Amino acid sequence: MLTEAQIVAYRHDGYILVRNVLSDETLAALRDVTDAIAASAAGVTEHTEVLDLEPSHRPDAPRVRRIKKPHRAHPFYRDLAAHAGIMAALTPLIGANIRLRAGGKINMKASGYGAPVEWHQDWAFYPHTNQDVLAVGVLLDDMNASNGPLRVLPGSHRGPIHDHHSQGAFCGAIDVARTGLDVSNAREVHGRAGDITIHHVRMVHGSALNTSGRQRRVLYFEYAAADAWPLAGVEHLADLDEFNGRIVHGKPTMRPRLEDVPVRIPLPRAPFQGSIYENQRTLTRRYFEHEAHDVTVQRETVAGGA
Ligand SMILES: O=C(O)CCC(=O)C(=O)O
Repeated sequence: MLTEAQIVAYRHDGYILVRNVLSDETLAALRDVTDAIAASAAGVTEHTEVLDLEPSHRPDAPRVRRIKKPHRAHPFYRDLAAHAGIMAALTPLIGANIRLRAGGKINMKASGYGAPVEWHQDWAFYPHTNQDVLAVGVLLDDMNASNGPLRVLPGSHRGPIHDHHSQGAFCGAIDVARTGLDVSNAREVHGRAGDITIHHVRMVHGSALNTSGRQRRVLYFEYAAADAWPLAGVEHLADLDEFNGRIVHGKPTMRPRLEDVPVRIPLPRAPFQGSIYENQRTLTRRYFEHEAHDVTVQRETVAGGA
């Protein structure tokens, strides 16, 4: 359960860290499943439905940047998405009826080259009818100043939705220099393996290249209140059973709740699809240092992830 102080901090700052949510056994199982999926990148030549690869990946020297949509990659993650400790933390924040979003990911942030994520707001990728939407980061490793921790701009979830476009299309990143966004007050979120972070869907956040000798894997589950329905086709709703099948707590509803919230539509679609890393390739001025690389091009048809 969250303390009153944590609930107040989430509302005010837009993020919190919750300690020791996973047991040692669950954390060990999470690492085992994740290691096995990452190992499947050996011999792979390009991004797949599950694996997003670092630009420097080679089939004989595999480098996984992200495991995409973990809840579809292995039943362990689908079960973990409904973990009682996570549900207990989310209920005071977005209510008791909770849907897992179709996206989600494990950002692998490998030691030495794990990719940065440019500043962005998840809401720019997936606006909903109301903003009871958030992301939970399950820490597979200790996360501190050295290994590319999540960085957040406290209070930015109460501010504007920033421009995430570049060169006439969505790019899933904020050009800090052009927009004048002040990131000097950004905070690093530090925690231990088994802790979770929770950040509001409008929170500005990002993270740097991991140049340390320690990996920093974070599993992000994205959740919405059941009455927050996705806008602008950011999720395909043709299959209502699948949509409602992602209710992880409480009940679904056919009555979306509409809130007066600022929205920018993530269209035209980013020229590079498949992951936020690909989307952000068309950001003109990058904020974070990136690994030097030859890039590979991937185009996909499914939108709506962050
Ligand atoms: O892993 C991180 O540090 C940031 C992740 C993130 O914001 C994203 O992948 O959308």
